[in-house]
Amino acid sequence: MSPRHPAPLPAHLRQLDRTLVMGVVNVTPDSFSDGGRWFEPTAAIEHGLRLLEEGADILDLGGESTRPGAARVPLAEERERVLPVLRALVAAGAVVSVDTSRAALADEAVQHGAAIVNDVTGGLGDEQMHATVARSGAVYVAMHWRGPSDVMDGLARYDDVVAEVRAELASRVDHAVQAGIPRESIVLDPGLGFAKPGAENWPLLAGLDVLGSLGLPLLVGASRKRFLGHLLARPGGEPVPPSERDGATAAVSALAAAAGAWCVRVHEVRATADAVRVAQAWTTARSAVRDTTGENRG
Ligand code: PMM
Repeated sequence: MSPRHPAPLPAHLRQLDRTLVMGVVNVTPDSFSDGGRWFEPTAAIEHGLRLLEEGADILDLGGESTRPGAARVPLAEERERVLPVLRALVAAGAVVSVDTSRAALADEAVQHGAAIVNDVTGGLGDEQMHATVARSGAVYVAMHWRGPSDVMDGLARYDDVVAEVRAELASRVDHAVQAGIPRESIVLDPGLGFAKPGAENWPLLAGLDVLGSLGLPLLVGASRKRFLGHLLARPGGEPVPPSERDGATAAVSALAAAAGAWCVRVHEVRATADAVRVAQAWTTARSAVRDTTGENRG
């Protein structure tokens, strides 16, 4: 299945017939997997440029940690962290996504060249967000979210996680479209790990086609998350640390790409850049085999 690209995406990316790779640049002192490593602007810029060399199609730039339990940073500080790095990466030719739930920063970031607004709250974190993105003309990523990082684990109650996430995302799409964001500019994200601390993440990954039935491109952010640490737990049951979750992350990238995800968001780009190409070759060959056997004709 080829991913459909959102309409305002730059043309050189829209031409690609594979899942895109979004490399994470966290300009934060406290993100769960790489906090502090790229906190200085120069280090963040160098890191972003390295991710591009390694095969990132998009850089996702964030100045506020969303790890479980994290407290908010003031807008002024988020701005100071993000904007200098954004300007440098845009000047270097990168397609940049700004990872923020604040409309004011989203607006400024797009004015400085960000092509995508990645909102982990799907608009629930700032009532101005949807109208602001509508005016900006950017691609909008609406992630499934039930509440802030300091309380989200307590909101992880589901009878049917796939159906509920689908319904809650559909309602965010309605809100975004009413605020003026064109439907073809919207990308949806199941929000792995957000109000989903454990086993709820697997049905969401396995049910990507159910979320895809909303007719919008999907972004998947599994990279180094807790549920992978638990999956790979050591014999005593202790989860492996984030630094040892990249192999599992790349495996998820391949599966998500084979399931038709538009983009995968990862910290370690090289393995995922390979994984999405493997998935592309696999799905192309499978389609050819099915043509030969007549299966594609139903
Ligand atoms: N996860 C994190 C941050 N931003 N954005 C989207 N769209 N999807 C995600 O799954 C997502 C995100 C948390 O990971 P990080 O702290 O390592 O950036």
